[in-house]
Amino acid sequence: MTSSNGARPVRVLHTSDIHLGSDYSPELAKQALRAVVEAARSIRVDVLLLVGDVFDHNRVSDATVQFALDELARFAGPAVILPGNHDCYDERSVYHRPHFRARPPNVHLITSEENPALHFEDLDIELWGRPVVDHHPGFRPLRAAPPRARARWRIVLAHGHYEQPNAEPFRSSPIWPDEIAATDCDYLALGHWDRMVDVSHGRVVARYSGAPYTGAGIGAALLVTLHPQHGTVVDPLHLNSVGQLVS
Ligand SMILES: [Mn+2]
Repeated sequence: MTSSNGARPVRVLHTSDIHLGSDYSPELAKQALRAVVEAARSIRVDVLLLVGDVFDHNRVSDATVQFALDELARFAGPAVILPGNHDCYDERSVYHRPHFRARPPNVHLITSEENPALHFEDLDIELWGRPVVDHHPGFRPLRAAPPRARARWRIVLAHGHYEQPNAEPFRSSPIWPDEIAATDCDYLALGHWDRMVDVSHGRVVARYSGAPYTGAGIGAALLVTLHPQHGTVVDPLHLNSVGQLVS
């Protein structure tokens, strides 16, 4: 896999909006997380991204929190969580539970806007995002996103609502096309919508992964390859309940 210049592709699995602990489909959400983790293991991706609304609300049971952490621990590589609006990073956030203070070492939380928020030197990748603290129209996940700092690869994570260029600005956590085009990154990983959507603008490859259980299988996720020669390549995956590809 190593190319002549020493750089190798970095592979990332992108999911979001699992909504663990929801009244609507608690078992389906658990199966979906399990399937995505299983796929991350079997495909042997480098990084797993969970772009918000991992939990349906901040009052989920401790057992649900522990389930999520136990699942993510089965993936040996970095699992990166950006809080969304359902699991927002306010003072009552699920991410303040003791379980998260004692979380597995491979589970990383983006809870500040430091640049870079996370840097994995062995992969030469940095990940930046702005966690949702208060979901309202004034919160703009990509406003003035800082530029690349030092790594070869840069992924930006954002949880919010994509707006058409001339939309009236009344939706909460809006993401505008010009903000996407101005984001300095190799991939923009989006969450908040329940279906896979390509919202790339300019040179920026930007996708909503959608909720993992709305696709053809129990689990749907995006496989993102950051390739030294071919650039960013995105492949939708549809998984069965044990994380195997079904299409
Ligand atoms: Mn959301």
